[in-house]
Amino acid sequence: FLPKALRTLDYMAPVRSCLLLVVVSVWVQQVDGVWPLPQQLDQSADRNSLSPQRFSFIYGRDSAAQTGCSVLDAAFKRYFSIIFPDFTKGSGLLMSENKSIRYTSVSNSDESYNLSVSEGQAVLRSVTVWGALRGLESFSQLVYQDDYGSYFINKTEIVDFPRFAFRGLLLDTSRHYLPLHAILKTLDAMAYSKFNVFHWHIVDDPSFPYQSRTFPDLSNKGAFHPFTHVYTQSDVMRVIEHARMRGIRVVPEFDSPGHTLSWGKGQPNLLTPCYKGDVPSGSFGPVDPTVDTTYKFMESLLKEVKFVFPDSYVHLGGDEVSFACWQSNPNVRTFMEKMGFGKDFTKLESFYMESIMNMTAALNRTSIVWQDVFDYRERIPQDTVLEIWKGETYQAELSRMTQAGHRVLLSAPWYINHISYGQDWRNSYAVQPQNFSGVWKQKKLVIGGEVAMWGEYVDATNLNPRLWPRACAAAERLWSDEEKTLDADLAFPRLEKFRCELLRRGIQAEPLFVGHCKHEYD
Ligand code: CP6
Repeated sequence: FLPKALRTLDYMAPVRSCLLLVVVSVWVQQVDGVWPLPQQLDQSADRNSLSPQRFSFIYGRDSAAQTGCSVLDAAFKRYFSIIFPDFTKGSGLLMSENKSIRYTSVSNSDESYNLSVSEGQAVLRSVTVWGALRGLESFSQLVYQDDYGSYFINKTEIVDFPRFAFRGLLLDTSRHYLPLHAILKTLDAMAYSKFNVFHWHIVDDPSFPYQSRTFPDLSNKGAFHPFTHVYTQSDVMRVIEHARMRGIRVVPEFDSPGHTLSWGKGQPNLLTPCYKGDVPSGSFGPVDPTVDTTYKFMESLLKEVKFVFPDSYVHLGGDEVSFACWQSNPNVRTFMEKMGFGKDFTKLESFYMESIMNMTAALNRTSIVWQDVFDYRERIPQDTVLEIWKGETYQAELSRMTQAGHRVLLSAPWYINHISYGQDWRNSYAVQPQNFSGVWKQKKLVIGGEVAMWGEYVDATNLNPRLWPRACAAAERLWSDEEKTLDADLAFPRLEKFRCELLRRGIQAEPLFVGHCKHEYD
């Protein structure tokens, strides 16, 4: 880390090199940091050297978690090779008391942790294994190397917990198929930024890559290719397990009644036939909400989803339903009359969504739906989580939804599939999710947010550079204290350092601006 100008003075008088050391340590101090910023971070200039040969992670004697805890055993291995990429664990030196990080866990579902790094050892305390994972990540970001390759960590005290419980990232695997390795790598990078939800927008109009056990024709006929462009049951299990090991939950989205064109290929009579005058035009619209078979199908599909995806949330979509096809279809019009909906097709969509939200509740799962569902009907099951995606009006929407007592997720300001020239991460960073008119009780209903990577123009070739480090801005907004992270200029050098760290870990994160990293991507 020696700046070039200082390095050329190195051979000069001893007095001056002493002075240099001070300057250098201050300089190192400045660029040091953790992303996202911990709630409390006290670092001293005292540095301890770390020897890879003598370093080990061990469970504290009084820790509830001990060897055999699969999540932490695996995390210890991962973080050892992240911190010391040039070393594999020496077998004979496993339990040296010195230079070790000890982990103590008490008991179940928060992500807080305390980390105390002192001479010879660091102690990590958390209530859950998930908190321990967050603490290990912070610990790994504190370690640095000097120009000779020696490892150091400064004396540090961290008290940390997330500002929001739900910190998600959406990947869209329907517009383009993302190979399994691309999803797994994204999960790795998510954990580096302390994201904790993978929102898998797995199917949509263009393709149905989810290989269903109950309805194999959905992917046989609706995927881009029935064998190469599908997620098998074992692929899905690998994603869920990879995520779990990193403290990330997987929330699947089966978006309906709109965005379902690909479903129609393998499930006849599911979609509404559109009409031209008195005859079917041959094209199809949203799911047909007027027939029993639709609800039987959705119930079977949701039962399977419950079986395959263990998370308590299921995303049901409900966005962007085009009413033109429904309107063209005489059966739908008759149904509207019979139900007393008049000409108001939002009532028809609400009728459909209400029915599948009730199915979901009966399966003991909590629904998440896009904001459209609320916009059409304000009375929906109280525990339904609403997700805001429309850009212009999100503050007013936050007010209304929380006024109605709903928990809310914010995605509107974080569409990172949209790109522009320059440092657009600053816009993501400036978002204030609780800055809307409402009382404290309403503000607390904002449970978090999601970065969305819609896939029209994204596949495995450009996913990583488009995601990273731009998603990191939202990650910090969702984790860290707002007051301590108001200034993007202050965050910039820390984000640059973190971006270099992502490169070192093999993530193709794009540059933020002019500059270089010690370890460039190769
Ligand atoms: N696909 C689906 C999309 C979008 C939505 N749903 C979308 C549309 C416009 C914008 C962002 C996202 N591509 N299924 C809306 C949630 Cl700006």
